[in-house]
Amino acid sequence: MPVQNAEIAAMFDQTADLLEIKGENQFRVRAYRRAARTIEGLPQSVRSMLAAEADLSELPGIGKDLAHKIADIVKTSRFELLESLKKKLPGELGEMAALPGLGPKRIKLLYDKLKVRTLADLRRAIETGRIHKLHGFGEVTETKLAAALKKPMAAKRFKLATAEAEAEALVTYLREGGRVVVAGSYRRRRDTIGDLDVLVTARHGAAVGDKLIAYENVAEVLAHGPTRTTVVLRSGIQVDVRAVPEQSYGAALLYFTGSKAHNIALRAIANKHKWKLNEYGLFSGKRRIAGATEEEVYQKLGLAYIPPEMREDRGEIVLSQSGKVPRLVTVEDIRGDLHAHSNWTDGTATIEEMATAAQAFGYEYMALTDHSRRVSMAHGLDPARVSRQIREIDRLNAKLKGFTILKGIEVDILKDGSLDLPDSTLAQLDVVVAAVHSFFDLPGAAQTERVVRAMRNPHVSIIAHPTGRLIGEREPYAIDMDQVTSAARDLNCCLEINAEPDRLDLNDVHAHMAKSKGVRIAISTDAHSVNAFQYIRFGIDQARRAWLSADDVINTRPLAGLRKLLKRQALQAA
Ligand code: DGT
Ligand code: CA
Ligand code: CA
Repeated sequence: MPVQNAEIAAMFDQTADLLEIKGENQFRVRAYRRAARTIEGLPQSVRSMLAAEADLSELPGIGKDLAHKIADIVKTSRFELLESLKKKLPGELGEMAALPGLGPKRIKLLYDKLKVRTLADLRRAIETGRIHKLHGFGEVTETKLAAALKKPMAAKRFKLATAEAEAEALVTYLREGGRVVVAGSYRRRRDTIGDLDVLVTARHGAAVGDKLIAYENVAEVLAHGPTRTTVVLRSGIQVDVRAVPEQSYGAALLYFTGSKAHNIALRAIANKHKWKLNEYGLFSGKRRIAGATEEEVYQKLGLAYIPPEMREDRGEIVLSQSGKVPRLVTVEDIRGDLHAHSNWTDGTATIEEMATAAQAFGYEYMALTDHSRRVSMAHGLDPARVSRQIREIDRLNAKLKGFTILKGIEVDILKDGSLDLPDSTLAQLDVVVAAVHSFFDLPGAAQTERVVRAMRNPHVSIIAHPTGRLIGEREPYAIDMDQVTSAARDLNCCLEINAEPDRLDLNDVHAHMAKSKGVRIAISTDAHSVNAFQYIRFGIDQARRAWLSADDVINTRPLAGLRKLLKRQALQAA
């Protein structure tokens, strides 16, 4: 069976982990991680690109060597290097990487110092109190590990971007001859997805079920009947396909889109009218009074239409009853990206290539925000290089037509909340994005004060990825987002929704908290390559889940309006 992009990305990620455990060159490790991100984000399958004789080595982060390896993987469904690494590194080192607080570096240490190769070894090492004595481990880590080893493995959830790649391929495959919609948390655009709930219209139901089990990516068929088929795809994602009658389609879509809490709230309204609401329709006695469309059901219940992203029973029903559902922000509202990197630091493209790609994406502006010097792994900029970059941007802006590169920086927030570059440098820039890249383990009060202190510097326009989480990899740091959002309001500083599929940070809840306090939001991709601008849609999804409209988002403004909002110093003086 042909291999999927997500599988290739997973192979590369695992290879990076194992190379790191082995203590291999950091560049090689990072090259595999970067390639994994590139492949994960491709709009089409590598397989079809190869079939069309595309040159994979033109993709960001993929050289000739990796292009060959990918072609090999597509041909053989296996990755030679990964297999040999697995053989050389015995035990369950890969599984250990899934535990909280255990990255490749610590796994290598456990392996080198304590000969820990399996989860059982790890358990024994904890029980005999040997872990916390290792350099780089403490009592806290040991306790966390012990707790994680006791917990049964939580059901795996998938990143929205991963689920999207699977869902789009599947829908394209199933679509011939009928309606096919993915409902559930996927349609609500949650940041992670448990399983895919697919609805098709009944006339095609049995045929679609048959077609599904013949799908090349199916690993296992769990159930196959005339109205419902359940399979597990090779990526591990479970898919439920249900066939529903045409006249119930809207009610079924409403029901299977959820959330469950939203459904329960709707049913309570129906009950007040002595009606019944279920996946077949809205009924008065035996008579179906609505059900063909979602709109019809909402209308009968006295509600304005509620977009799927808002259906979480977080107050949207009351809002809809009073006709106050906001017009949510869309990708089309966005006029530019305010967080992007070039090959001056850890991006893969030149400033000009990034600007050209942003313009081709339909944007009017892009803030170039490379790293500052403290982020040395990324060759962060010192004041002298910032000055050179400013001159380069002036040169490019003189050349570009209908597009502006804003001079920016992603300045590192140091441990005490001071910034990695002097005010005299920051003052020369249009956009200062500030972010934490170190000391993720500070206690909550210190971490919160650190970020608030950064916001007190009036040169800072935006705090980037404010909680630092990496979905499925790193928990948010201990930071009090209620305090951070209040400080952002008081200090008139913006917060970012980072649209990078691994981050989605602010998340929906925090972005809503910010909005409700009147804090303005920037939705940015943190692009490290020309292909990454497209990720903006995932940031928009989370913004919509947070009820944001275009007005709440600064990069929906034309350039002049944006410049005003970025000038905090001027605003505060006024
Ligand atoms: P997930 O898959 O964990 O990311 O989340 P969902 O929301 O997709 O949940 P899932 O797949 O268990 O069910 C899909 C939808 O079906 C859910 O959003 C609402 C509906 N649903 C499932 N179970 C119930 C239930 O017991 N009562 C009601 N009212 N609706 C349910
Ligand atoms: Ca689901
Ligand atoms: Ca489901």
